[in-house]
Amino acid sequence: MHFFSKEHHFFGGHGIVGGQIGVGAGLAFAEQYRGTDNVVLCFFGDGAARQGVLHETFNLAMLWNLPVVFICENNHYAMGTSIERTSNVLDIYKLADGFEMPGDSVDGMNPETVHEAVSRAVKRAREKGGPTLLEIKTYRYKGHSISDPGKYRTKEELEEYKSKDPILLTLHTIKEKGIATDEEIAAIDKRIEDVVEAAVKFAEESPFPDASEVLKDVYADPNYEFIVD
Ligand SMILES: Cc1ncc(C[n+]2csc(CCOP(=O)(O)OP(=O)(O)O)c2C)c(N)n1
Ligand SMILES: [Mg+2]
Repeated sequence: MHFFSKEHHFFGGHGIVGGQIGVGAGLAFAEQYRGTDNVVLCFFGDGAARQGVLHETFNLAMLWNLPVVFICENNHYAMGTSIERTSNVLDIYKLADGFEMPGDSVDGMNPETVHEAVSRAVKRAREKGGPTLLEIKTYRYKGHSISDPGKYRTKEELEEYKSKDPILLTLHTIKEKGIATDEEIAAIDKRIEDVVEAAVKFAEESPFPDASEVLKDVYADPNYEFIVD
């Protein structure tokens, strides 16, 4: 949630569910204003799709023909609440209809299908064709957080999605097409493990930050003083 890199054009996760929908359109407005051909990919969940900000944002994004692709990752649950319990509209891509925005439902368990759908929407935005809503149908295997045992769903449902795992599907394609061997894939896994282990070691061996740093980079005013008792 707290990753952010202006340099890499990655504008963060957002603690306010749905807040990023308005921010994404704002970033698209900035790109359009500056005359670049950049396109914003704005990600949010099925729970976020129920927030009012979505409707105001879709309206202005269409009115101003903004270069943005709205990508709703519909994993069927907002924390532990199933989409059936939050609306009678279960196909989230249909929310685009009210704004005459193109909307598509995409099989999120198939990376190639996702790639094609996103490429099409980006091309449209880049050719000044305006926004698209993509509903990427997917699933999350774990709970929303470590305090969520996921008791609101059946084992069968979970197992069905795991059997269609997109990472396993991609591995299968890579091997089938001879793009990489088992040894090369194992070497990639090892390299990733090493990076993660080094990061954990760095975190564990680093000193705790001083309490006076708690508001550092939170407020724009560099003279803001936070007093710690
Ligand atoms: C405005 C707001 N309301 C409520 C919350 C608490 N909350 C955190 S995540 C979440 C569910 C979001 O659902 P979804 O977008 O489907 O994300 P997922 O649970 O699939 O990660 C809620 C209600 C919040 N962070 N912000
Ligand atoms: Mg969700």
